[in-house]
Amino acid sequence: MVGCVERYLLEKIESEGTIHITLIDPEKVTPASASRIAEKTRSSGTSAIMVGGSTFVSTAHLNSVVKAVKRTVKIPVILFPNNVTSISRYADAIWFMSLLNSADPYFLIGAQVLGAPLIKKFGLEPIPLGYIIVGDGGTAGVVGKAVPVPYNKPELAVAHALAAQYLGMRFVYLEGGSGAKRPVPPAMIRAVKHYIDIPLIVGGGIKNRGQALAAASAGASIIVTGNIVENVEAKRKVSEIVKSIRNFRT
Ligand code: 1GP
Repeated sequence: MVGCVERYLLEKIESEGTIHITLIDPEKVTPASASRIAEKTRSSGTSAIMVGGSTFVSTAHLNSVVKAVKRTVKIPVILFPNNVTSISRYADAIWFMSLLNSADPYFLIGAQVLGAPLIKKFGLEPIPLGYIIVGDGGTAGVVGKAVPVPYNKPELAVAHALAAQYLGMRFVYLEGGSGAKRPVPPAMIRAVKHYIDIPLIVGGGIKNRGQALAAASAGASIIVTGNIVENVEAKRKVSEIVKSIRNFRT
């Protein structure tokens, strides 16, 4: 069943073209700095706030960060979990994600089984997502025991993305790794987009409007940026990205 956050994202993509989502890593912020990031990026036109990172954070701190963001902005807050400790009752929704190229069943279905009852209990909206780590994989690749898809093997990314769609997942995320030196190549995005019918999310290493524009024109429906929103120039950078990707129909 499609919930209200998912419907909001789909309608935004339909009406505005490619959209931007801000990623806040709870490990790198205080509740106060998370609020500032959320406010700045919201006023620059970001469509939602994702909260999550690849490493260790206490659920208590995560709750404080999510609550602070919720108090500050009205746009949806979507959890981006790396484990069951990343589930906060104060968010609106959660990417219910499976790391499709993990070699460890825990990241394919184990954590999801442990987390599902909590999601139900907290009334969070789960949004099914196939998560694929590409390129050098970064910290997410190490933590998730991924076998990353090399950038020069777009056909393997296509195969993973199609499998996600055929399993009933409603979004696919090509993850280049936070802080990646090179973002996901447009050729890989284009190849995946050509074969799938569900929205494609791209993130990892996108630092400027040129890179965001390249991803949007190759077929990304959602661009996620994390590192640049921690920067003092976040407001300007996100605003430039939002303006440049708007109106790309994917
Ligand atoms: C990481 O794709 C996201 O999960 C965002 O990456 O921090 O490099 O923007 P950056």
